[in-house]
Amino acid sequence: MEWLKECALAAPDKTAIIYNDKSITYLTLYQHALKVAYALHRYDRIALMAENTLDDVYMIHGAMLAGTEVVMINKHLTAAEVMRQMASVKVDALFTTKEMNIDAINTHDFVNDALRAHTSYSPVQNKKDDILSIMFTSGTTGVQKAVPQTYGNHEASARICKETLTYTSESVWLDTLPLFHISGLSILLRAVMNQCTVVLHDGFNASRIINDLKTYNVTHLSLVPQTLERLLRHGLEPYHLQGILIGGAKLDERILTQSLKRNIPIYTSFGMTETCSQMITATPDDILLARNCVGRVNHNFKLFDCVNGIGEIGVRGEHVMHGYLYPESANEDAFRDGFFMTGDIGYIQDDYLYILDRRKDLIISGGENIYPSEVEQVILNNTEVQAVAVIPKSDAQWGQVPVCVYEADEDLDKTIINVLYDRLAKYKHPKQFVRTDALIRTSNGKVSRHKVKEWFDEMYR
Ligand code: S0N
Ligand code: MG
Ligand code: MG
Ligand code: MG
Repeated sequence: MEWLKECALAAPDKTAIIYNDKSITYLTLYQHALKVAYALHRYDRIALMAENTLDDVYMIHGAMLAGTEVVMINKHLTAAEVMRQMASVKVDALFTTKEMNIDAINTHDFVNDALRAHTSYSPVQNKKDDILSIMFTSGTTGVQKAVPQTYGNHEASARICKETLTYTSESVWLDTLPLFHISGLSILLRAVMNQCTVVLHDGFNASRIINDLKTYNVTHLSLVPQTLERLLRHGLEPYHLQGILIGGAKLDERILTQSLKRNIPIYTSFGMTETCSQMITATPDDILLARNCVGRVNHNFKLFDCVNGIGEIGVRGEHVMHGYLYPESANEDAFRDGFFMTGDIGYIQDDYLYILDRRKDLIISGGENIYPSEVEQVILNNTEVQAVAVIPKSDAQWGQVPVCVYEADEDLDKTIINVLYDRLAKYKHPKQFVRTDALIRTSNGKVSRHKVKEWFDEMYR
């Protein structure tokens, strides 16, 4: 697995990355990454809080050449959350440019020093089962789970993507999604496996994206539904686009219709961190025949515990992670008969897969996943709140936002906000608080989020 070296040998003058209108060839990228690899090679595993800069690209490629595993850290997390993640997978060092109350190395300074040094380095040969990246996903229990993504996983994922999106070495991908999510990182990796060009953006800026789609003849783009909607509002047209890969959450019928009217080549998909990005993708032709599907299934998909044809989606294949690194216990229910259990509910009709329900109680805000239990536990452990339910509410800007309904003797809105401030990333903070004297419970006395949501929707519609 010497993707970058092969690019540097086969296509040295080909543009690998365009960042802030600066073009880097594959040869230059390889030379720079080798220097960073030399600086990194004493680390087995690092954490990188990526902000989608060129430095981050050098760090990721450098780490691959050095055989250093990279734990990708969400830039929105608080210091407390970052420390917890780092402790759970034991990293040797944290790299970031953000001012945080944690011992860390400044990514920019580190890369600059590495590039100035006169060094030569022979890259390691990574094998299929070596870990390239580690990403965290939250789960129903509220504990962050560490997902190892191997070289083999990433390679299989890129292959699956190529079966439907049909990109070539002439393709140009615009990467505006965070590199700390598989949605963003997978673009960088697909590109180096196929000698494509990546236009990298450090953050989402609709007019800049539309400008660059035209300037750089961009052929491929990945988006979450909310960012597609923002681009449509900014007058998005097909330009040179051959495919826009949509994932992270269900694409609203309204946005899909708008896109189709403008002849925008939409590919809807279903993917997870555990499957190293999309595991199934619907082409525009599929969407025409089977609206709202996420693609055609093959023998790697199976529905479990079906009632009337509806069941939990299981998936297997070389793109699927081998098992969570942390916590061990998460692996107990993760696999069945060799299939990874996605937790999502769906059905298959004429070989097309449809998603009905996302993982239990999952809230998706602008493509960021929020599990109610994580937020609820912080509130219960740190305030006088007697019972709490965090539930989703539709939101024009983010798709969904969390709402906090709590049981307490007095108004604790401000207390809760204060408690969340340095404990949880801001996107996880409820955007609305409702106090009640008695939270709805099930017959066995447990708070029922489902019932609370029904009550909330009735009261606050
Ligand atoms: C939606 C985005 C672009 C919003 O970011 P923006 O507007 O740049 O905000 P910031 O400047 O960063 O912050 C401004 C304020 O907004 C808050 N905030 C930021 N993001 C959110 C959010 N999502 N929800 C709620 N609040 C948010 C900040 O806290 C800040 O607040 P203040 O100013 O008050 O401090 C950005 O969130 C974004 O990029 N989202 C997408 C994330 C993503 O990629 N998700 C997908 C994850 N899933 C996967 O990776 C698996 C599926 C998959 O692989 C895939 C998914 C999509 C496409 C393709 C694939 C694939 O298969 O390849
Ligand atoms: Mg190693
Ligand atoms: Mg921004
Ligand atoms: Mg209130």
